[in-house]
Amino acid sequence: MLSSAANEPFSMSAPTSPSPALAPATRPGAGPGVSAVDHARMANAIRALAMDAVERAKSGHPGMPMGMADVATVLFSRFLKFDPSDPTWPDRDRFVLSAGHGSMLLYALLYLTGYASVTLDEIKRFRQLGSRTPGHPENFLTPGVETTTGPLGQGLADAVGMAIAERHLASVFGNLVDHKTYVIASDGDLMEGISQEAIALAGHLRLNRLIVLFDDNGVSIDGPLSLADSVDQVRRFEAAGWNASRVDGHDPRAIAAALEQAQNSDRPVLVACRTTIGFGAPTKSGKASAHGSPLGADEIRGARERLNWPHPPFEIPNDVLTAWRAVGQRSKSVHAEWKRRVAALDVATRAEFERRMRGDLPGQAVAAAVTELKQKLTNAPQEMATRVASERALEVLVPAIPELIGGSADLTGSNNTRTKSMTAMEAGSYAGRFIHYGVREHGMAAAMNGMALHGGVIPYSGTFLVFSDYARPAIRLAALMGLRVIHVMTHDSIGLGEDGPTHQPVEHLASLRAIPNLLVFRPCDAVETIECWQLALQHKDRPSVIALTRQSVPQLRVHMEVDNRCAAGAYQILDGGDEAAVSIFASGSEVAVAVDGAKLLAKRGIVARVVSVPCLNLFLEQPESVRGTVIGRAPVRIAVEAGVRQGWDAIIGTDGIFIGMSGFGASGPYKELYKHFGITAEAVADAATRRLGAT
Ligand SMILES: Cc1ncc(C[n+]2csc(CCOP(=O)(O)OP(=O)(O)O)c2C)c(N)n1
Ligand SMILES: [Mg+2]
Repeated sequence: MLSSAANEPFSMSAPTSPSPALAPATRPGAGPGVSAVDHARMANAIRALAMDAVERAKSGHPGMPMGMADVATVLFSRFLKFDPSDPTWPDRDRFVLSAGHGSMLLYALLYLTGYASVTLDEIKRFRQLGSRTPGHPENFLTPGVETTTGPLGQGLADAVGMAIAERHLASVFGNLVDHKTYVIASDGDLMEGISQEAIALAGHLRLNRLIVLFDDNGVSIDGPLSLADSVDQVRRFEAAGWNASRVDGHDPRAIAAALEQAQNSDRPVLVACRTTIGFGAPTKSGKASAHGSPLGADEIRGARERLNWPHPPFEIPNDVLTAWRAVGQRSKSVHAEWKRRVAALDVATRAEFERRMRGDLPGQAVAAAVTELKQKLTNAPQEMATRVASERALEVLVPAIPELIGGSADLTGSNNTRTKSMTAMEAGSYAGRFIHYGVREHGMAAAMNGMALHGGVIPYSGTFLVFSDYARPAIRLAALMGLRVIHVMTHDSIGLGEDGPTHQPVEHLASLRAIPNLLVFRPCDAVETIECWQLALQHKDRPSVIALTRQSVPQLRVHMEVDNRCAAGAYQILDGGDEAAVSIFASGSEVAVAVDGAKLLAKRGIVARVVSVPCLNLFLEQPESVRGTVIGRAPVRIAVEAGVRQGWDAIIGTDGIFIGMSGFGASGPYKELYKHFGITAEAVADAATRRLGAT
């Protein structure tokens, strides 16, 4: 296996600071059949590609790849389990470049080890429109890239989720899933707050297959790190339950020894690798000036001399390329062995493993569970909070979908995300399907991204809608990456009452709806809640937020309908016939307000219809004809939502009437708050009546 490859004779060395003799004869120990190319030349191939690609693009970040080239060379040539011919091999080690600005490090590695996605031409097109080598790594563009990074800290937190998914799946499928997750993280990654959430969670869950290589170069954009930071990272990680050590990041033997030791760690591992940013650059190495701009022709010439790399730009000598390509073949036999294990499985286990890894739902089981619950609810309609309805939905979905992994950021009882049968995931015991994420919304959302990226699990979470702000950067990346992560966000309006304006979301629905590709669901009753859950699960390539009430709402859907009426995002829930003078659009708890408003209008002789809008995003994606029919032709249009107006004009027009919030909420019993802020059936009826000039 890999660790035995790492035991092979190994003699490498490299100086710790740039000097004219940076290419001592060393050997990568990359396994049989590899020509004896020294470590320094292999690492210098990465450095050269990075500085040349950045120079050609006239933008980019050469410093980090040049600094971490030695570490990456040791990792890829002796430890990482990967097969460039199959970038989605489920049991590959995951390699996360959290410091996404160092993307050329990753692209160089993908090219050198033989991934089809990154050719030399793609490297020459670094940062160009339509290339597979964008400024920061994008997993959905470039096979071999595990996650999209750039916003510092996210990759590290994603990796925690990958390591969680790995351990959980190992508990289900045994040795089919048995890999490590490696991360390269920079000073910036570790300064970001999300890193604290991530490392605390990883330490707590004792994710011992997670190995972080910290690019400890003491430099960030503004200059020396000492300008802004004086944390002892080793002690910080140790305090969070990690094994942590320091190595010279330009000493391949020391790096290999640390990685060797990490292989059998009982805890997650940090290796702080002391490196020189821009290693090899004559005047810019060690300085912030190497971080994020082309080195310039003179500096590059000097670096070529110092690194003893006389080759023209983008030219990798044959022996070096051959050695790197051999590195790409290292795990072939391990991969073949893994395939044999899969082939030897019984048919049902194999089919289940493959289904999960494809991300296909057990379709019939889900449809049956949804239909059965809808039938129950319509047989005996009842008032309940939609968060309670969501728990009812989960009670049938969790058994039907074994890959669902729930959780909450310390609000389990309020979010109703833990069903009776679920056990908690714990350190050393990863079969549990409920994760106590702690008060770590951001870390939770990013870990969920990592779980979804890993595959084989579908994560859902819980927190209050107002705290989506604390998770937003990770939700945005889920939307960009097209990940199926499902955020249950309860306490979705002033309807939460007494906790007051700090806890009452006002702008959150609008601001979440503004994130492209994210689905924001806000069901109005128990039936819509299960339908929204079904949609969130069916949209394989999109994240969802399901916004739910704390307070009880009446059940408005009382007739059994097998079709998912929420699928188009909006539908007529109260018919007004062709003659309706008023169309009232609402979401969530305000649909009942709208229905009551329509009833009041009826008493006044005014015909109104009501449209429930459980997902404005889906509705606005419908073809014009569908939207036109749902919006209808009533002369007066009103929208009711206990949030800000933004977004609703797409339905009601700028001359439509909006009944909702225009500022922050207040602390008090929720029924009083609705009256206080004028979100009532009377307000709806009065506004419509006034507009019709019929007062
Ligand atoms: C959340 C976030 N904030 C700011 C940035 C902009 N940025 C990119 S790299 C960087 C810091 C660079 O320092 P370090 O992480 O140590 O990387 P190095 O220069 O050592 O490669 C910053 C602030 C970012 N990418 N993400
Ligand atoms: Mg740095």
